[in-house]
Amino acid sequence: MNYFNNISKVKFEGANSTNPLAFKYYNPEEMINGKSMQEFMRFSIAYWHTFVGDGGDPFGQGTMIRPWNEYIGMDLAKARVEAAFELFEKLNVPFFCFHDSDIAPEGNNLKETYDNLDKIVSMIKEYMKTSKTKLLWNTANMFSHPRWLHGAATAPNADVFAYAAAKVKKGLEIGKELGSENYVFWGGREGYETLLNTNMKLELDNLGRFFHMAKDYAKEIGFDAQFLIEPKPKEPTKHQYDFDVATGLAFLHTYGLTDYFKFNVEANHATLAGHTFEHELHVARINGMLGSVDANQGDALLGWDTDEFPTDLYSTTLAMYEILKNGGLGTGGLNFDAKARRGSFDPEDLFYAHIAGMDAFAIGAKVAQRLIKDKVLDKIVDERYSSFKEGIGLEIVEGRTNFYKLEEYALQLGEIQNKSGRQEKIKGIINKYLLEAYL
Ligand code: XUL
Ligand code: CO
Repeated sequence: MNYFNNISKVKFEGANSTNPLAFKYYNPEEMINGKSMQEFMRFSIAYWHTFVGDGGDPFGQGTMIRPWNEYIGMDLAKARVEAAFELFEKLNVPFFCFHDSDIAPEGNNLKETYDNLDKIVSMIKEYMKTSKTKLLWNTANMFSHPRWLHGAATAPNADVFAYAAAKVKKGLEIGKELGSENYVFWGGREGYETLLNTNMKLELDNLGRFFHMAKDYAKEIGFDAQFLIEPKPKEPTKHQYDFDVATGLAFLHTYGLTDYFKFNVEANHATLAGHTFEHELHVARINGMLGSVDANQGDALLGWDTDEFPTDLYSTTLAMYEILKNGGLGTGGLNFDAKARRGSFDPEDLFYAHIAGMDAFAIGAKVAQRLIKDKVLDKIVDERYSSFKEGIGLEIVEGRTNFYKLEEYALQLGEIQNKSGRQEKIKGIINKYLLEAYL
């Protein structure tokens, strides 16, 4: 069954094309950093927003026209698989991601849920035999059902912890079965609402125990996917434990887990944490922990996770700068954890949205690549820190000094000469690169 009959395969037509259903900048074959753009960008489609999300919000019901919604239950789950692989093919996207609950409905008990999952997983596996689209990551939804109301691995109830373990165990088996390259842990309700009833130490220790059991089980079954933590500071809980990359990193260090995890950095989660997208990518990168990206954008006027398709070229450029400096994303990718707006309800809006996002990141990649090739920021940063390359600066960096020697040095200094940081000049240069990229 086909669901997007009026749309044919989206092709690259170049910047002068006026065809709204063509890529203008994302050319899968063009080379970026020694790889084809298709291989380098590793775009991915999020099953939950694209095939499940209905556009409902706290003030109104769903608005999305989705032809597969004429089915219910397992038939709906099967129809979604058909629609998904048609969309993957037509958008020529190499990866997809899902939560267990996106692909199959929960049954009346865990065993029934497993059975539903098994049926859909074998259907997906069948489609994957002929499709070029692979699984970037899967994950467990441990936040929607009421049983998770106090959290999952950080719940105050051991039965909930056990149920969460069973879900993740199954998720790891599914990941192995479908050849997933990563496995994601987003702490859906792993956080707290009030300290008045919370044993934070026990909750965090339990989360550490949970992750150890997960990595042990993955090893045991030979599932060698990269584990990823996806930080988010708030929403749904008031305070989420994986607040941002730095907090997540401290957690991994505390519980001896740094060798087994990297981070899945999401743009809108970064901005909710009061950081820029590039800040979170940078913190992950300089610590060797940048694993994958949930590509979207928030709205500066709103304080929640709006999951918009990324179209801000300044942000995609600075994000791609970090990704290029990281040498790419390894087994990770750029997953569109993004939804078309409630008012963009036609099936074809799914195409416009993904095309806009892929083009925005392609522009970002091309501009960032030029900034790196011309060493624009490298030269500025090198020069700014040049005092650490010789004399007292070199002694500091090489650990050859101490407070006595530094005091002696400081006492003979006259007025210190600082240099301008020139950030306005730098932003002007970046704008020039952005504009020149397509002239
Ligand atoms: C929620 C979010 C999730 C994760 C996967 O804000 O980003 O969809 O990406 O659980
Ligand atoms: Co996400």
